[in-house]
Amino acid sequence: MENLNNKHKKENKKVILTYGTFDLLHIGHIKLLQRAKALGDYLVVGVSTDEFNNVKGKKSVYSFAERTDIIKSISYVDEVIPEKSWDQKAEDIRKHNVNILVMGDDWTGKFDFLSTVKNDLQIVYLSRTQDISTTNLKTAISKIKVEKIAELKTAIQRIEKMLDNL
Ligand code: C2G
Repeated sequence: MENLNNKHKKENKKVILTYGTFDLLHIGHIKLLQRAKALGDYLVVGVSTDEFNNVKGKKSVYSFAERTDIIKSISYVDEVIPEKSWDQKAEDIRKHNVNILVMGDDWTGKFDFLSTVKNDLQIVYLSRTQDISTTNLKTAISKIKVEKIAELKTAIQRIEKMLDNL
C-alpha cells in the first residue's frame, strides 16, 4: 500500500521516474538527476538493490542501504524506491502515475516498449556525462592503492638498509 502522503504529494504534479545503481555517486549521476527533475515537479528514483545488481552483473562498493540514503539526501529527489527487477517499470509507472521515464542515452531505445503503459507517458533519454563513470573511479582508486603500496615498500626497504648500516 503506497504511503498515502507520497500519493498526496504527487497529485497534480508532473512525475518523473528514473532508475540506476548510483554507486560512488558522481557528477554524471547528479547531472542526470538534475536534468530529470527539471523536466517535471516530482522525481522518483528507483535504486537497484544489491540482489538486482547481481542480475545486472554489477558489484557496488556501497550497499543498497547506503546508496539509497545518499540518493534520499539529494534535495530535488522526492521519493526513492527499490529497483528489484527489470520487469517492475510498467507497474511503477502506473503506481506512481509517471509522466516521463528518464534514462541516460546509453539506454536509448531499450525502454520504448513502455510507452504503451500509459497514454501520456514520455520516454526521454538524456546524454550521458562524458569522462566519468563508477568503473573509472574504481580503477583510479585501486591504482592509487597499488602505487601507495609500492611507495611504502620502497620506503621500508630504505629504512631497512639504513638500519643494516648502523
Ligand atoms: N549516467 C550518466 N552519465 C554518466 C554515468 C551514468 O548520465 N557518466 C546515467 C546513466 O545513463 C543512468 C544513471 O546515470 O541513467 C544511473 O547510472 P548507473 O548507476 O550506471 O545505472 P545503470 O546501471 O545504468 O542502471 O533499469 C535501469 C538500470 O537500473 C539502470
